[in-house]
Amino acid sequence: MGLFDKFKRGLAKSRDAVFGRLTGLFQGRKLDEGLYEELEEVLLLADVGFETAIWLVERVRRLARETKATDGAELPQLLQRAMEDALADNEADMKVADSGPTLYLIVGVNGVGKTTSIGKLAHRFKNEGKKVLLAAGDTFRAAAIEQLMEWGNRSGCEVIRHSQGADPAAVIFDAIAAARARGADIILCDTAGRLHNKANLMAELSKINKVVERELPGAPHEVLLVVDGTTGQNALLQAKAFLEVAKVSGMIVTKLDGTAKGGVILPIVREYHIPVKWVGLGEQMDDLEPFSASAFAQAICQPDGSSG
Ligand SMILES: Nc1nc2c(ncn2[C@@H]2O[C@H](COP(=O)(O)OP(=O)(O)OP(=O)(O)O)[C@@H](O)[C@H]2O)c(=O)[nH]1
Ligand SMILES: [Mg+2]
Repeated sequence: MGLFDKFKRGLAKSRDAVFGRLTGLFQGRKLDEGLYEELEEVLLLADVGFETAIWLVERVRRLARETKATDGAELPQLLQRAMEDALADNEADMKVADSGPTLYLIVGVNGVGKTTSIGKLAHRFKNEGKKVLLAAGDTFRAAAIEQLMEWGNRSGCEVIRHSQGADPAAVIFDAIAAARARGADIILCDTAGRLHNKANLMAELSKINKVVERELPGAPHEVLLVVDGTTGQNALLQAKAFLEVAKVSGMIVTKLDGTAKGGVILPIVREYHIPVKWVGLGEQMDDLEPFSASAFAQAICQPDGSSG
């Protein structure tokens, strides 16, 4: 299945929330103020957020003027272009080390899909021919280590682990040494989501960072914040808390297959200026895709089976 088809399938519920509601609106109508007002409401219901909804409607207005569009039937196409414009600056590429192993740190509150996303990334990088090591940095609960080991088995990647309660920074220290010894290309570090409060989180992340920066200059190459797409606008609140304590370089938005709130990606990128690097579109190993603005906009704004 190609990227566009995967986005279409994974974003079906979000498409219903935007395109599905739009179809009833624009049939047989002119592009006028009334229609633009209704478009704004549709966007607000799709978790696009107030500021971005206004921005998109303004963009659609301008595009309509520029293309001299007057027919309501052109609305989906115009909205698709406006969404692509909103996401134009998103940088989905992942930073890679100039030499030696590349280290990615995965952070986020509990249950958002950190460990699953690591498993999916491991599978993808392995398929690209890279040697991948997983670091079991969530030492908070024993099940977390076992869960990561299961993903290690499935993807065929070695897991560096200590026992429950161990120091996560020590696990990552060992993972860096192992990566050097084995000539690994990528280290994916899992972290605990249950650190209760900001002070604990800050303490743990700064300890990890200290070790990582000392042992592997230039690392972490990415700090990826995982957020649960089904929480819609709340994902923004989560992001805000983490942005205050971690040097977040990009985001993984998970569980988009299970929600109509995929529109939340727009304010994440446009208002918060955090690049969305990956999206989780299902529970299977190959259901994580690099974020594509054009595939996203098309999946949200075009009917099923249409290739745009
Ligand atoms: N449908 C769907 N489910 C997902 C996706 N990503 C993760 N999940 C599910 O979300 C649940 C939690 O995922 P985990 O990877 O354990 O989350 P975590 O952030 O590591 O959780 P903690 O270790 O408890 O902090 C699991 O049941 C996953 O299968 C996705 O893209 N789509
Ligand atoms: Mg986990």
